[in-house]
Amino acid sequence: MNVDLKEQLKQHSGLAAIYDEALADIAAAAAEVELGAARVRHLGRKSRLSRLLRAIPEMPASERPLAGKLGNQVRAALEEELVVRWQALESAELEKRLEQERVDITLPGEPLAGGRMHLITQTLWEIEDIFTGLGYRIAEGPEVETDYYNFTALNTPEGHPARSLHDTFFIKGKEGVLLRTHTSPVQVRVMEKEDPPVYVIIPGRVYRRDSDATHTPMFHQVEGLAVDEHITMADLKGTLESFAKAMFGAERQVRLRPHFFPFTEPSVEVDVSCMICGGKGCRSCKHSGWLEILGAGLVDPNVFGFVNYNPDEISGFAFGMGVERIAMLKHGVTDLRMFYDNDLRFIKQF
Ligand code: 2U9
Repeated sequence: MNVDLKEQLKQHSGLAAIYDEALADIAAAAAEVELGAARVRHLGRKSRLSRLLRAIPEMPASERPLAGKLGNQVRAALEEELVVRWQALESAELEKRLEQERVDITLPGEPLAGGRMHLITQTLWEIEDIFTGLGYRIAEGPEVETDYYNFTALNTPEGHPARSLHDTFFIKGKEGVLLRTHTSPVQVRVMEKEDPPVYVIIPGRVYRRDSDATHTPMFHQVEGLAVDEHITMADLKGTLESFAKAMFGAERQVRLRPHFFPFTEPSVEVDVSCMICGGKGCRSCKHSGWLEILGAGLVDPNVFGFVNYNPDEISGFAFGMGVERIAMLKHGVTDLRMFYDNDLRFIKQF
């Protein structure tokens, strides 16, 4: 409140009343909206003060100077009072909010549910780590393939019995287009583009028309290919032994059994000594002490013919494994379908 003005207003009772009433209203405003209303009431166009100031020209000349001077001083003083009150209300409101919205930073945080990679992804990464550690590069290629890359270039011509071994998903209306049944077409594509030496592994999804306890229509493979001068079965066995030990434990041994694949000659199936009984024989290894983990062989010279590699100058080995099978053996998973049921009780265990 302006004490000087108060003193002067003793000369004008009308303005003194206006000033006192307005001051009381401003002081009583408990929130910014109420203060806004007080402003309209006491300083707005229809307020007593505004009407008084507008009426000055009609006053007797002797009253005009005092009414004009004091009226304007009252207006200025009230404007100032409004600002002061508005600032006080604003800081009070802020104080209140700070008090109400106080955060106790010493409370423990909300725990985040820990996510993880699917066991198949983890296994894929583990296999990739082992082979990149041995100097292999990772290559990838299309899942929708042509007949040529999936079969023909892999020494499996039309009418070859091996074609019926793979129950293939063909793309409707697209002659010779299919979902790849193995990742081998990628090796062919790599060899078409690059000269030896080649050391690659190819991880990826493959598709076969199979569905039961031990087959899903989509599964994952990692295949490998090494082409260089003087590659032999000994290199293949050493490489797979390193892999088996890194994956299943340093005590593991591998053995090769003769087999047939159209794209390798000779071909082998590869067993690892049973990690459950240590090779003594148990239910898991059907009392043989061995578990089959992959297929492999030396690349058939005919396959090199398709990519213009000279089999008199170079040789190579290739192998292929099912990632689901590797994960099942390593983690004791008994039903392949569990990988794709998406039951969190299963998925969360790994
Ligand atoms: C080229 C030449 C040779 C890839 C090979 C296997 C043996 C094999 C199976 C294991 C389980 C498929 O996932 S599975 O069902 N694979 O036994 N794969 S040799 O041989 C190749 C590949 C590419 C150019």
